[in-house]
Amino acid sequence: MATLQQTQSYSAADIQVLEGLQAVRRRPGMYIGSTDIRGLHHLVYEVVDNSIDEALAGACDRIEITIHEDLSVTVEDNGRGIPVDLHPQTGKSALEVVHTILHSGGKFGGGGYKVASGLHGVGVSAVNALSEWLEVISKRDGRMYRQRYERGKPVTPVEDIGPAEGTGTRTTFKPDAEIFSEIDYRADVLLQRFREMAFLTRGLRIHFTDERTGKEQTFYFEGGISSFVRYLNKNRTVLHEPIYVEKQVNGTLVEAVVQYTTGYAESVYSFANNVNTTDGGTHLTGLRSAITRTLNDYARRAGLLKDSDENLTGDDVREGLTAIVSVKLTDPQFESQTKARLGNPEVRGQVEAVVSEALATYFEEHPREAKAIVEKALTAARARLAARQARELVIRKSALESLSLPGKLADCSERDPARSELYIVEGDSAGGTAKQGRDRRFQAVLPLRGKIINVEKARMDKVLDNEEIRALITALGCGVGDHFDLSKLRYGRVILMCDADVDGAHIRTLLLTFFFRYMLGLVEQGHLYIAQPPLFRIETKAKKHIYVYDEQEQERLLKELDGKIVAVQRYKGLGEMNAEQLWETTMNPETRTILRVTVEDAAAADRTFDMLMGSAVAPRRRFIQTHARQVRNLDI
Ligand code: 0RA
Repeated sequence: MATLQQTQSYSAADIQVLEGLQAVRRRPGMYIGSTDIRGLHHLVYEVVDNSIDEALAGACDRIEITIHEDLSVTVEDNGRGIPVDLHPQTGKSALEVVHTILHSGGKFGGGGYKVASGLHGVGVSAVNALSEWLEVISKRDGRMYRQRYERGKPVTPVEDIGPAEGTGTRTTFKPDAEIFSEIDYRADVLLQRFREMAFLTRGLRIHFTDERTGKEQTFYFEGGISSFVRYLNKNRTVLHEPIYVEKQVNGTLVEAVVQYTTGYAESVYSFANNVNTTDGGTHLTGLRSAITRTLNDYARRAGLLKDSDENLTGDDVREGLTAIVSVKLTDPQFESQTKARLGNPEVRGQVEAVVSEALATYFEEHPREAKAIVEKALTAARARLAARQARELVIRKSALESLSLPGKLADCSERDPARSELYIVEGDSAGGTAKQGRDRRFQAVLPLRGKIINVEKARMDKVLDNEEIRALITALGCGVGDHFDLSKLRYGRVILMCDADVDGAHIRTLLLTFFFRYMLGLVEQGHLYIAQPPLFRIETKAKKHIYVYDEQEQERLLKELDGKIVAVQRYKGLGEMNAEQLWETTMNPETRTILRVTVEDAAAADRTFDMLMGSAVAPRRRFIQTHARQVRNLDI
């Protein structure tokens, strides 16, 4: 067999290489974030991103991802194949260099837009370092080349293993069990991202096979992000067909799509080089100003806004808006702590110009649709004014009410906020148990009746009118909105305790949204928490009771204790525990876990809220259940 590697001797460069990959193995978290399931998924994304880059370069239109039964993963594309020619400085093939030298991937690509420069971008060498083994095959120039590595070290030279049809790259890797706490991919999580990638790369076909379950799925969207918007709106009533534009300006490829629905929710997503910029940035700002400006211009010219009327605000034009902006540029600057915000200043004007022109043209050519959109925004403007008045009234009223505490509050004897806690409990029966179970010296309990979830389709400002929420505002003592004063907060820890079911998750989203919009300071200063009641209780033959807090732990224990178990009880609601059990598992500071809510968590709930209120029942249920699982994984 021919080999491309010229020397087997151990050079200084070799040693440096190994040290680089050793560093990845010593501190994997620094490179892939964590060694739990998220880190594991990160490996898959990293390899897939390289193929996506090939697709963005227009050199590949097919990617196949397979999870094998032995938990290795294969990613195969029909791109140009990774070059195998010798790298002048190291005397090694390019293929080996990208797999063994950190951050070397980008240096060979040359030009093109790169996904990898976004959130991931540690390179396939990091994946290699964290894999028990990795095998890559590159098909180029009619030949097939292969190299194998173990824990990052080459164990074969780059070998020519025979003729090839076509070109492409196939990588198979097995994550190292010495590094990852558990090797258990979640197909639904991976699929979500592959779907997004297929939406964002028009014409790309992504095929996923999970050999553990036999499930297969293909994503291919001829309409690109227009298909994305249709997908987001599939359970909503729309006012018109998606308005789509794609245009290249000074090296930036701008793609945007806008579609209004009859609902209230705003679903706007922004991407830069296929990275979901959850903190927005200049491209999102450009999109928003284009929409606001063009709608106002049109409304004035069509006489729908009178000279004496105020302009429509950004909030008005975003009600019922579903939109996506996706830009591709050679040098994206990602800012903010999470690197999820696009910073390039020139992009704002580029997006604004492209989108404004497309919208203006659409409005001219579709006056009926344009009028429907403007009228929707005008209704939002009127509702906004009415809501503001109603809200101010409620806020003033609750300021007065705060003089007397609500009747259903079981207060604690401690008066120092730094040493006291308020448990907000869903339902009267669980509220009763919590009142019995608590330590009344420092723990107060406020039961909220399940009724508050019946605010479906309501807007958040109606929630302020709700009796239960008013009791909550009064109990906390710190006021809301413009009257918020953290120094008046009566409890240092405010703990939400909801059932581990769909309704519980719903209530939690509503409360988090409420805190996010009206008591942000309380969240920012870390006063808000989520209680973690157990999901199961296992009773063993030895008469031991074990409380289990998540599904994975449950599975592990069932295996470990096989044959020693007498009973397994699943707790669906807090009401199924007696006072003593509730104290021991969920309220006793010595034994409980509580999760501190971050501003990001509350903001995510806020985004979820509109979706929950707006969309049809079936997808809503599914969403809440997925979301409920994620809340368990909140970081403290
Ligand atoms: C370097 C240069 C070229 C392609 C690639 C790397 C490449 C990398 C990966 C990773 C996964 N799939 C890939 N496909 C291609 C360009 C080579 C040329 O110009 O022919």
